[in-house]
Amino acid sequence: MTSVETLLNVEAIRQDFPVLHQEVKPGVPLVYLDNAASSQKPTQVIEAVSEFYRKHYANVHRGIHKLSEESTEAYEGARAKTATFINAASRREIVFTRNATESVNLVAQAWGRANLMPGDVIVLTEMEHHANIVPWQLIAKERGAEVRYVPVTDDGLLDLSGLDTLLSGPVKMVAATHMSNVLGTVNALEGLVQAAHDVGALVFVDGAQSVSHKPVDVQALDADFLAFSGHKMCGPSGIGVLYGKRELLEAMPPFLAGGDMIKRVTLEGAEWNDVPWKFEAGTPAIAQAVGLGAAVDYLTRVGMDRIYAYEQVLLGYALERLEEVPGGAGAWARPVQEGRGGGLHAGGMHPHDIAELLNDRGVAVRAGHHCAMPLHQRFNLVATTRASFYLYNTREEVDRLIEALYYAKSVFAF
Ligand code: 7TS
Repeated sequence: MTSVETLLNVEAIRQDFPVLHQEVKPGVPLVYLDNAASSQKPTQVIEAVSEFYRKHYANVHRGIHKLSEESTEAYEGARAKTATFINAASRREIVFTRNATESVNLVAQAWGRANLMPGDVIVLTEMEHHANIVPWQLIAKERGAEVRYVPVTDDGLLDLSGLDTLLSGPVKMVAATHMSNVLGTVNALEGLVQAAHDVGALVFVDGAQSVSHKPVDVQALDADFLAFSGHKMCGPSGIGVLYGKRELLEAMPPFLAGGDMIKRVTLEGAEWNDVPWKFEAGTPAIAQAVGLGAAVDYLTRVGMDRIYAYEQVLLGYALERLEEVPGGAGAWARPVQEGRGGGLHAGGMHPHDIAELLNDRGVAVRAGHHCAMPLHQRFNLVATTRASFYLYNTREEVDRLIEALYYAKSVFAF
């Protein structure tokens, strides 16, 4: 195993996360391995939000008083930081939403209503979170469009062998996840993006899992849209991001309507504000955006490349140790590709039972279908138990997970 200490100073990082230092019951320290659902927050983010409320809070884009100016500066500053974080060409390409889910709905509704015609095609993958399936199904139904799916191989990879057929006809949108929240598979989307663009389709990338774990460069990826959530990347909940190429955002009608998204309103109609504000109706999640900006600063200081490399080493160690647990690792607990992200599963007994017994030992994991029912159906599974890592997890915590699995095994004799 590569010396993890050369990649990240994890002990110092752990000191930044107050919530990690607690016992779930006397003598049983918390091991937080539910990071794919939501990450914990460092003091730097908590303090940035607190400081903002204490000293600078007011509504944005409205007043000319001092606090409103400071608040607007902080909110727009967070937008600029977010743009730099994913290498967007301009901060005007960053729309603040509530979460990745809202970002998908925004494009599905606003772009879809204006652009989809009966018979048009939307291509998704079997690997998607429901957030990147259901909004497309809804708009497809409304517009009479067809939804097709890129299949998943037995190894948990996208099966692109039938891509030519999938991309034949009036394909208008290809929406795919960058990193699976169930398998951890990292999809090298470059080929898919190129193929989609070659047939004139746009590409929507679900970056809800990738942006928090690896460096993402929207220009290199040539994504037309990319969605992610603040809460999975050390930021507050209630703030999400939609990246969109500026000309596409400009051509799209608004999603929600009301204050802030207009330039002028008469009794007959309204003139839209410039992007991105055209898509930010009403008072936004101001402090949450400031918190997201602080999270971006934090992750940037640590280094996304280091975080990704560290998690790969940690995952490799976890997969190696899981091999030891007879019947405990299940078919999915093995690396399916080099760039696989930080999630794994334990099969063999009911996932909720495993999660409950792990909780007895302080280990927080998630059990269920993880909002990816079609993917579970693909593998004839109803549910799985998922342990997912982040920058503050350690080898010792992997050991705790393994010990807890042995404990669960002893209880259920699976
Ligand atoms: N896309 C992917 C790939 C996700 O993993 C999630 C959330 C979403 C979209 C939606 O993000 P939200 O912030 O809008 O909710 N995934 C999970 C999960 O795996 N467990 O809880 C939430």
